[in-house]
Amino acid sequence: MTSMKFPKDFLWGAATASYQIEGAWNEDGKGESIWDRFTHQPFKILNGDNGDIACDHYHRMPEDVQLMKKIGLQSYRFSISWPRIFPAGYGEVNQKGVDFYNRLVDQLLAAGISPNITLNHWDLPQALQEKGGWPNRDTANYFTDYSALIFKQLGDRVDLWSTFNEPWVISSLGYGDGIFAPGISDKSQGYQAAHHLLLAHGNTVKIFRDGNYKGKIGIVLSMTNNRPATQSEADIAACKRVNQDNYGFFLDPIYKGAYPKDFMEWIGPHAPKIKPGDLEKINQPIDYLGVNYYMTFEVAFSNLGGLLKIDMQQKSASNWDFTPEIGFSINPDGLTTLLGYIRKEYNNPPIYITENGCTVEEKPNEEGFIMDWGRIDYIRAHLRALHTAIQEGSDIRGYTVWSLFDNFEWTFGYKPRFGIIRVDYQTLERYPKQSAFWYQEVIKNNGLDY
Ligand code: GCO
Repeated sequence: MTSMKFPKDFLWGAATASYQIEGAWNEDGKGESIWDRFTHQPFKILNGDNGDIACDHYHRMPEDVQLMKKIGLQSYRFSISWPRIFPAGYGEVNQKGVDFYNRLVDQLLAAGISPNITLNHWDLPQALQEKGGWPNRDTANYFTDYSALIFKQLGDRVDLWSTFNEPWVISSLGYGDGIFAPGISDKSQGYQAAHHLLLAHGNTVKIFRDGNYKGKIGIVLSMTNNRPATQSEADIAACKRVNQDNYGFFLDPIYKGAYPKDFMEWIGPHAPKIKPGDLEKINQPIDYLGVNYYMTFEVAFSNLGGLLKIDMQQKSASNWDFTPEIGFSINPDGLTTLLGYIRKEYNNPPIYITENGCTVEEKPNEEGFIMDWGRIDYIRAHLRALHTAIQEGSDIRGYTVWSLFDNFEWTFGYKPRFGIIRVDYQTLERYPKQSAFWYQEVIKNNGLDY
């Protein structure tokens, strides 16, 4: 008997991203991306790792789709590499790149798996970075042209689209703090990048509507659950600033047509330049919000805490540790809290959990098999938290595990392993872990015992 059932038509999937799995970084006409450039510089990535080969998915795609089918995935969330389609960011199309994604979509459909496409998961063409990257307003137009081409090519066969994965990570970590590609550390460029990402998002949604494509379109945000360290006014206000920076800055313009006013005042001269009509363009109805949930923070006011004057500490729930190799806090109930916040703040929008997952201590046996019970415990607890949110009234349409495979984990390189399928980076062989078989049962039953 299954005690925890999910709604009818609930969509179960797993996710990846182009730069993290494809490899073939300079093959078949692909252009350089900012992540190629960034990882090829010394000291940016743990162990000097890069995505040149990654999981070699570009060459092993048919085998990978068959694995997804065996696991019983209903949906596969992946991203398209913009420089594989437009090596220079715009202009001439690289047909071999288009062909790759055409084959991928066809093979997914033949396997009974619904494609869920993210138009950009951070890998901006380097050629556009040379022109200023996201802080340059033109990039938003190039993105819209790129999206238009993809819709024309694939729009007849795809059910779910998202414009961007985690625009906050692009703008804040890529341009504001410089710890991610393109490695620029300038708060003004960060917020300007965020505004242009939103503009690109809005314009893309509009051309999607104008084209009458069959699928649904939304945006995917990284959303941590944040709570004030104490009930002091200063800590409560600091926590609010983190929420505004991390999600209000994106969701307020999208859902409410305005940036959070007090936040814009706080960042003062770093606030982006906005042209008349921009907010109307951003404020397009979207079909769903994609939520990537991993962790919970406690936020305190700190005079030394940078522009936002914050001090953030990861907080695991009392019965959970931190994840190994990458040190994420674990707090399943934080997901329920976060979803409650979105429900109230944004009028209960339809939501897909587009990412959730963890690293665990894992050691393959001689056959390459891994009993990753810790990952199963983690996902089970988060599914329970999700189920609670549904009972509380949140409109949750699906759940997506991060990740289908072990893959290139950005500045942490290949050390943290997030997959339900192990990748042996020497041989590039794939080995489904115990969690893959467990997830197969969850999907089959549209739920689980708890
Ligand atoms: C993100 C990305 C993924 C990561 C995952 C694990 O949220 O950072 O969407 O690319 O790999 O989140 O950190």
